[in-house]
Amino acid sequence: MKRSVSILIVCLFIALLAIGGLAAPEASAAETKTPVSINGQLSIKGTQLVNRDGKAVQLKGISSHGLQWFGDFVNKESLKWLRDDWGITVFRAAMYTADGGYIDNPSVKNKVKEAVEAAKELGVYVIIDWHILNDGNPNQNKEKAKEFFEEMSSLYGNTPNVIYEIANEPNGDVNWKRDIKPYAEEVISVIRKHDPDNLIIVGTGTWSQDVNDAADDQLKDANVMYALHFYAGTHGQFLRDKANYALSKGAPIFVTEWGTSDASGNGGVFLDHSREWLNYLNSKNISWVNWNLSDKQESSSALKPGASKTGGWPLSDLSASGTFVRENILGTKDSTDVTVRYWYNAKNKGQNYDCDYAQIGCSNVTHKFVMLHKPKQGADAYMELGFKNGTLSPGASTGDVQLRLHNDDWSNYAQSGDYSFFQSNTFKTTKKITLYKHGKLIWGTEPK
Ligand code: IDC
Repeated sequence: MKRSVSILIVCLFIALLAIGGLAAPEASAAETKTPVSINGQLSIKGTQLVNRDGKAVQLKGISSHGLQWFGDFVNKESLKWLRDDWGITVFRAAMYTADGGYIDNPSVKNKVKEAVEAAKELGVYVIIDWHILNDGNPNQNKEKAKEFFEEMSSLYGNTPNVIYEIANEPNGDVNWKRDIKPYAEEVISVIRKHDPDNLIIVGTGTWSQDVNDAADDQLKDANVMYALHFYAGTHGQFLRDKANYALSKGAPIFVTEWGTSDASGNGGVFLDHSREWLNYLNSKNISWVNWNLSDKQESSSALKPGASKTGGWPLSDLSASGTFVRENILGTKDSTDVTVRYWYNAKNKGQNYDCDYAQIGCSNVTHKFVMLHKPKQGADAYMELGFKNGTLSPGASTGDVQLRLHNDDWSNYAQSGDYSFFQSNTFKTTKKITLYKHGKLIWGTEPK
């Protein structure tokens, strides 16, 4: 029989501000705060990407498909949607060089410019990706690359939005020391004439898997990172081991491309393996960009065939991959804001969550269950809620949020012994539901 726990959180933030006296008025409107207005100029500290205040940042976003094929999906409207509905902080404009890309058709460069202009207006970071692939040796079109980045850096060298990725995936008979590093040094020196500080990401051998080689022989530039690419159905622990090795040598890593599919861009999707990867990347604060934003009939595409080219996608227009990626981008965005924990006994049973009603919309409430390694008094677990779409202004409220939890086997919860359980159902009467801002306790008392 179905038994459920209902918790009701009323006027959460009014209560918070009244009681805690936490003045610190955060600018409220999600509209006025953008990833770039919050973080500004990026740089590297050790192996960590940091913002203008030296605080660690982990960018997350999505890459276009080849601009020569699916450039129509790249425009201000779609990027705005991705920023507001997906929470992306970075977008990658993948400009293939071969395969009908820039070398044969230089006008695809205009799409890159459109993407950068849109990103500037929207305050998101944008990666300008020189997408070598079948042309596996970056030196093949080195002069063209230098010309291209000369232009890009003179146009955008003074905006903090831009990140240069100068060689998507070197592959074939190329090696770091002989081919890639010398190429990178030349292109970097061109960029640095016009842009002293924006990030430059350098691809590594074997389709950007050989971060270990780069780590053993690093570039001098202070704001260089090395690209690591993976496809969840193909690459696993062996590649994470390489990443760990690179980090241990002090080489900063940026995952500028990964897919939920296998390395062909199809097959799967492999969501368990993807989860494993994302847990790893999150644990190391490594930024990532998913492949890809298109409606191509291919499992790595985020959109179903026929989806709009200008955003506004209902969830039903997202593929399995797109759904997963969106959730995982939104997930961490929330955890940096306000979270609430409800402490109780889950008794090692699988936990399920239903949102019945939320004034702000159930889709704006996120949750996770955390089982404690060491049970506390009245709790062996907590449920953590997060709230999407920016920060609430002082005095603003989430309004009601009504949730039900149930065990996997639908058995009853004992409930009365649960730390956070309370009869009256109003937030103000208990200090046993705890509130956090940026993960720091700001209200209530955690169980002992
Ligand atoms: C794939 C696309 C596919 C396209 C192909 C062209 O998904 O539709 O036909 O390129 O070669 C990469 C590359 C990326 C690939 C992707 C999947 O950077 O361009 O896209 N992949 O194969 N590296 C590893 C996998």
